Amino acid sequence: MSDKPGLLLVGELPEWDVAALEADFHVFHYWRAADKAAMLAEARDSTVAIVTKGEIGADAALMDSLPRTRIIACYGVGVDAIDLEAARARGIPVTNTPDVLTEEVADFAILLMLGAARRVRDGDAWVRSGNWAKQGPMALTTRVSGKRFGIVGLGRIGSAIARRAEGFGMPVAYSARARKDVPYAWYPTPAAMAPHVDVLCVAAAGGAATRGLVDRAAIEALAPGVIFVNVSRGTVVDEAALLEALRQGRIGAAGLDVFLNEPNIDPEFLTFPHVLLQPHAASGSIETRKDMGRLMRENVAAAMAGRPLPTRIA
Ligand code: 8YV
Repeated sequence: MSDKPGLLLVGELPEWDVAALEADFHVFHYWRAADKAAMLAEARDSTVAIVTKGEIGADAALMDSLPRTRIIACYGVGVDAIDLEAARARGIPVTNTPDVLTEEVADFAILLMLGAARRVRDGDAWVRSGNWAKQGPMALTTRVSGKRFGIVGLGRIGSAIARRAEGFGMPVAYSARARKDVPYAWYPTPAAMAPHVDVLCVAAAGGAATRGLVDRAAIEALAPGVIFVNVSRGTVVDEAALLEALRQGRIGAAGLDVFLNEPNIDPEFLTFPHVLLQPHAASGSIETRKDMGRLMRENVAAAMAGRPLPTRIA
């Protein structure tokens, strides 16, 4: 048995983070353990840190399995999948990786908007299949520049997306509980904003407070032909209503990075040619993931040294 303290790695991380963690910890690779209960039993007495990911989180049972845990460090900004109440009750601080991924996720939201509107998948397939040479130009697509852009959630990521939309000459509206000091049109709910935008982009943080925020009423109120983008969490959208609108052709195109039940998403999404699908990859550039890993590890190191945690969220 290693004399290093134990660290439970809940989800897979890039090898550079694993190598850095292994320098200081005995890392239990929970995500690849065939017998998870056996691993927790083995890790119980030595483990002082849990490292998890935004989309996986950590529940109360996991915390109870590792009673010496001094930090839950999330590799990701969203901590909606972590039971924060349970962590608080057990005195375990929780950290995340804000800011370092903001611009990356905003870039990706724009990519999804443009890729969906301009049918970039179809264009690529048109070239690869030889249809370009055989049949001539592909079908025409939809303009983005200058159209009305609506953002659900004007936090750090939502604001970065809105700034980019401004660069496309798009008048920006946002839905948020409270009006903010910004030169954008405010709506109190996604449903109120929906009829007034040509692109609706979901960027609100996940969690109980935003579950189903983009509800059936919002989806039914969308302008026909709208471009729908989601880079936040599947839980923020009424997915059944979204699927219905896609099925009925009420949505012009969609760019989706997040879903319910990732990675085993509703297979109906795969049937829509006008939906651009991505595997929860918005923050997934090497540069940003390196920054996220570094910040996650700084939090772990601070917890071990008894220093203030750089980005404590709870
Ligand atoms: C990551 C995320 O994909 O930051 C978040 O909340 O969901 C993403 O940036 C994830 O945490 C890394 O797996």
